[in-house]
Amino acid sequence: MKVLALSGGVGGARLVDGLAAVVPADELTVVVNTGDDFVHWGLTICPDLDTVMYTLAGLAHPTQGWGVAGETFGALAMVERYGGPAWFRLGDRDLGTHLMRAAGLAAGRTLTAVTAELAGALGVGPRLLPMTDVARPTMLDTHDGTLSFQDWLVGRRGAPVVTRVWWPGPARPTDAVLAAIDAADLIVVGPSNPYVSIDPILGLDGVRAALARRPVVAVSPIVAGRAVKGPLAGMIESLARRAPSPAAIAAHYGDLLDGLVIELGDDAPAGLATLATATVMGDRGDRARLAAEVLAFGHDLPRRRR
Ligand code: FO1
Repeated sequence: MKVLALSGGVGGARLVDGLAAVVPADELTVVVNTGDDFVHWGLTICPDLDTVMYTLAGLAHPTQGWGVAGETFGALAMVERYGGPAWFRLGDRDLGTHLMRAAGLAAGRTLTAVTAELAGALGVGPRLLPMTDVARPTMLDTHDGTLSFQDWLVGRRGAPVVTRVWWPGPARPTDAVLAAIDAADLIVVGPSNPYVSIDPILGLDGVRAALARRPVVAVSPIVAGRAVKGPLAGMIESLARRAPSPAAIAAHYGDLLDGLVIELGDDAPAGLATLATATVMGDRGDRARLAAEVLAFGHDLPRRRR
């Protein structure tokens, strides 16, 4: 069964890690959000691509989820000594990724090509596809003005209340993304922040229409009324003006979803096929178990999409 996962953030990467444990590498493709990307220290930083790549390669920092385990920050300390920006903590090993990505892009290769080179070198089997090869940064209108994503999330710890999320630039998915959606037997939307990790993908030309022809299952990023990680609960309150819940997630995605996987004990949204199970992923065993349950659930969904 060809599986295509949409992923952003740490939660999305962890479910992808589980999928990679139960789906043969040549049957798993991951479309990754690039709305978090920005140029920093003169380098193009792609947090969500790197988080998925490091997680699949077994290199990711085990608790924070992003960055490389066992990092050192010698370069950061030197930048700080020069009075350069040190608010976004780039580690020395992580820097190797940014240097190679910058070199590949400077040589005229696409982000898709460079991602394949880096992931291949790390022994990552599943195909990682950036959602687009052009700049499509996530911008947030907040009570403190319009902010770029990392300035808001990291620079200001996601504190400013968000009133609008939007994207300048062409909404052009890569051909590989659209082809991968068409070839998929099942689409899995990770337990990512819908507003800033999944909507950047859904907002690209032709993506929603392509997904509408496939069975789509999402894993709720809201558990017991709270986000497992990150600023999502507050965003639901300020953007959807409602309490965080699986129903709020289902309402946000609308008719995109055929099924929703929710946490045991949480209320199932009306009118949507749901699977209740343990969705908070601790170790890699949890991730594989949840992934297997998601695939079994998705496989048995009424085939209303073809
Ligand atoms: N998140 C933070 O909260 N603080 C950081 O200093 C930080 C550095 C960082 C460096 C590389 C990278 O790939 C991710 C990094 N992140 C950091 C996480 C990042 O902001 C988020 O993971 C994604 O943009 C959304 O999940």
